[in-house]
Amino acid sequence: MSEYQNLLFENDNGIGVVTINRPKALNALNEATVRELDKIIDVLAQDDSVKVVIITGSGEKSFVAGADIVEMKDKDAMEGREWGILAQGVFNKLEGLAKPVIAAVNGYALGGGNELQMACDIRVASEKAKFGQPEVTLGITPGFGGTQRLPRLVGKGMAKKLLFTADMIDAAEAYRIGLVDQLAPADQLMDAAKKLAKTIMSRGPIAVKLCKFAVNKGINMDLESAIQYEDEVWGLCFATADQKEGMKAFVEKRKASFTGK
Ligand code: DAK
Repeated sequence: MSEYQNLLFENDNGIGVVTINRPKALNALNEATVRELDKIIDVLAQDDSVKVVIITGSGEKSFVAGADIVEMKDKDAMEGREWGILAQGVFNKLEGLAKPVIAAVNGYALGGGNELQMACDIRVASEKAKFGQPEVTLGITPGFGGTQRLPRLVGKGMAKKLLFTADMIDAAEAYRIGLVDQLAPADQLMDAAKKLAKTIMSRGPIAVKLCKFAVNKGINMDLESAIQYEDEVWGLCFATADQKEGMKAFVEKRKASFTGK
């Protein structure tokens, strides 16, 4: 029996596919699911056989339809705060995972679902996916990073429009405003996400990891400090066998064979 009640996991030749699996509740995130996510992120961090992670939702209708409203509705202030701290910690951990994480958004990405996909590195969405932050319809603010990651992705004005109105947008609009990075027909979503994963896996793994850190850290720094950080990261590459191999392969007009060392 799987050690996870609400997640499915498959390692497809180095691509770790995590599927949120509560289809009856449109994959809404209850506390148990968030705790399982916490656990699997730790496992993925340690598992060298997983090179790239894909997160998706089970079924055709929904990626994640938000936090579980049924479970959340009777929380008091302290319980709500603890729930927020738990989930924020998990989303931050996912964002900081030292491997690329692709969201394959197969349907509704609402509230905590949109916040989950925003905590991933790259977002590939089904043309049938729908996005929104409906929290203000429930009398709450987003609490899993939505008020912070959304403006960083789509700009302040567009973020406020989505947050204040709670309007749902379709995949084409999400792509237009930069909320997702790639679209695919619904039946080709996983193929598209895996193709992207394979391309990333063919590149220098340390360089990819350092790019992730440089973007994530730099975006929250002033430009001068961020460029300085980029210098440090760039210099570090020259301590790796991958840099030697990448440049040697170029000179020898062959494909590089990276070891991640
Ligand atoms: N939670 C629990 N159950 C949900 C759910 C959710 N978020 N979304 C859907 N379901 C359940 C429905 O209750 C229904 O269950 P049954 O009635 O069959 O038992 C089943 O999934 C199918 O849903 P529908 O019958 O509603 O399906 P429709 O096709 O008619 O509609 C829909 C699909 C996605 C438009 C609709 O289900 C919907 O509007 N869902 C709610 C979307 C939503 O408002 N999501 C945002 C949740 S709020 C914080 C903690 C958390 C948060 C913020 C702060 N802190 C502690 C700081 C985050 C909040 C949110 O994410």
